[in-house]
Amino acid sequence: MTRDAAARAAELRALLDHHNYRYYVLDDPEISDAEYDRLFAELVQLERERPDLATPDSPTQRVGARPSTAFAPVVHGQPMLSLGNVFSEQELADFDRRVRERLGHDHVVYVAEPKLDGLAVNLRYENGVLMHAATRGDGMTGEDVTANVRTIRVCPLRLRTPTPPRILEVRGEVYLPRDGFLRLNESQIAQGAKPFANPRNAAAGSLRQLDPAVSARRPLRLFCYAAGEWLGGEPPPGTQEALLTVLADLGLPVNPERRVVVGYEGCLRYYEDLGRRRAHLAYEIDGVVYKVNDVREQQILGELSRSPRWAVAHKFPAEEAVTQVVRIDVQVGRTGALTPVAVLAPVAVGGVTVSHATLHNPDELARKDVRVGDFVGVRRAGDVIPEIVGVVFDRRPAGTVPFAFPDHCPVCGSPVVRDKGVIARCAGGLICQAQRRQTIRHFASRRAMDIVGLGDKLVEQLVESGTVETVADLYRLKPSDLTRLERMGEKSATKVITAIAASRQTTLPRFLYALGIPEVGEATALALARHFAKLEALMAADEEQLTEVADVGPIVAHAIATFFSEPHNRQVIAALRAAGVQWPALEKPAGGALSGKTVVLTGTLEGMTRDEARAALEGLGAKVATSVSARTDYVVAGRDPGSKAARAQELGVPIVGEDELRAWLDGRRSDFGDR
Ligand code: 5U1
Repeated sequence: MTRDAAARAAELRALLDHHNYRYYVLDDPEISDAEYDRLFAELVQLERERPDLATPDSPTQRVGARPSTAFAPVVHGQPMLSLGNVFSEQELADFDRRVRERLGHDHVVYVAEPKLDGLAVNLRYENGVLMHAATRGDGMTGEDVTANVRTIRVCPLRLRTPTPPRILEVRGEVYLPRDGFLRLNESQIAQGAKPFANPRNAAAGSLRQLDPAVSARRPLRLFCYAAGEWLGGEPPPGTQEALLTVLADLGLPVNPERRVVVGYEGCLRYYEDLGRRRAHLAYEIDGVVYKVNDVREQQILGELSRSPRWAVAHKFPAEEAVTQVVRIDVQVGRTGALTPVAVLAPVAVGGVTVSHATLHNPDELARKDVRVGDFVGVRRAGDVIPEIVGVVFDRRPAGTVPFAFPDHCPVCGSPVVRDKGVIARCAGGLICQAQRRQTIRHFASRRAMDIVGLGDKLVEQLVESGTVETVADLYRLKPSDLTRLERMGEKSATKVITAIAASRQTTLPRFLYALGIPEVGEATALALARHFAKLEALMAADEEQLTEVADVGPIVAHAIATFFSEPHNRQVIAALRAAGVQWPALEKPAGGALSGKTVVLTGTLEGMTRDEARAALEGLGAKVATSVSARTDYVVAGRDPGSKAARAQELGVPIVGEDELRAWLDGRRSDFGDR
């Protein structure tokens, strides 16, 4: 049980980190908000029961995700907090009870407001003039979106007062009203562009346009709900209610639905009333926010690391409907992942017609036992892809049969393998049409064959025009094959061909990584190369022999063996070698190159996770420690390295970057001389 809880906590942290990144940094979520909230709540609960499991880097301990680097970073004057959630009357009652207990009285006044599903921003006014606008980012540092926020008509560029504070930070939510979202998606479709999945994504995408002229054409709106740094001018008001009035008086848009309510009962009445009117609002909301009105009481209540104790979001339940499954399709994604998708009799859910719902993966499909002909509950939580909640078993028609998940890829016929998680993947990576673009992009990427100039657009054109079918075809390209394509001059074409030619000379770990074998990242590629030394030996290894490699378990071994047993993959590998792709012979290492050395990892590595880096270093014989001391031989510092790098500097411990780490792992550098 103890180990199970620890393993589950680690799994939840990794999952939440991943989905946080998809949601906040890429604006491209893979799961619904409701699903995310469930995972988050599970981790909070686990850490509450077992405080020893809470690590400093747990997603529960921080304010948000890392900002993307596409826009300049801006440090907020005061951190931007996020809100904790409650999902039931009981949880709301518990929140209110905690507030009353901490304040020592029972007459708590709250301000209630709709919770918009948009993008939080910080507006910085200096002497009344809008100087900076930034996204929330990780709560401390966001991205500069000033130029784009300036295009939002409702956002005042100057505050309406002759005596503004010297500095005033205003927090609010940028959103797209429903009608604006529909118009935007119509125009996306008309232009052949992908429609946005939901208003939140559309707002985020619009705000993060590099060209503000594009943002300006998007009907973005804003509601303000809080202040951050406040210096000079009139002192900040003593209540949330008065603050919102002051913000409105300054010309900032404030939600007219805000109300002062008393106690738990007042909150609940507001929640129920707004829930009834929700569909008629001009914008999508996913809940209600309550804030303790009195600012002094807010100060008494204080904050947890992630969110204030004086405010909470009360989420609406996800919207659901019942419909019938017409068919179950299995789609093959760009990474070869097979996703079962239920094709449904169209049904209106939360104001949108739904005709497809994801079943995520074969396990989920089997667990829910969804069959063609079944009546199913479908949920749209104001979010991405609708999902099937479950089968209405008492309406199951006679004669239905369990869905048989294909064991061969519906696109290329290659075998399907299961990865370490729950994903089913096509093993025909080098030939499957569904994966072609992704496979070639991966093959050419910097950490793989490093073919400079072979970017997305070019790969797309090469694949669409049928010029390149497999990665081996790259080595047959002539400049004239490229100059035929759009926006390809003679000079660029020659550059790309030269880069392709240069990539023939590579290393075995890079080559293995470049093949895109399911489950084989850089660290595993390195371990395989070191263990087998020769490609032929690796290709001939059975699953048992593969599991002898450090960090290769049965699932990874199965994925590797299946990949190499696919005749098509072997043909492409043979064609690559015939085209002259080669690498220096590797000696089978007796001991590791870092034998007896102690290495500490710090900061964020771009190309591999901490665990992968640790496994790879251990594969080289190193001991990976967590803190820096005089006995540390090297500190490997990624992005934002923090105090460990500073400590290393103090102690004179050599600090190496990710490129050097990679060179060690590749075997390109062995000058890990003694300190
Ligand atoms: N309406 C509203 N949305 N919202 C979001 N109020 C509100 N307050 C928030 C957030 C993140 O944070 C407070 C802690 C200022």
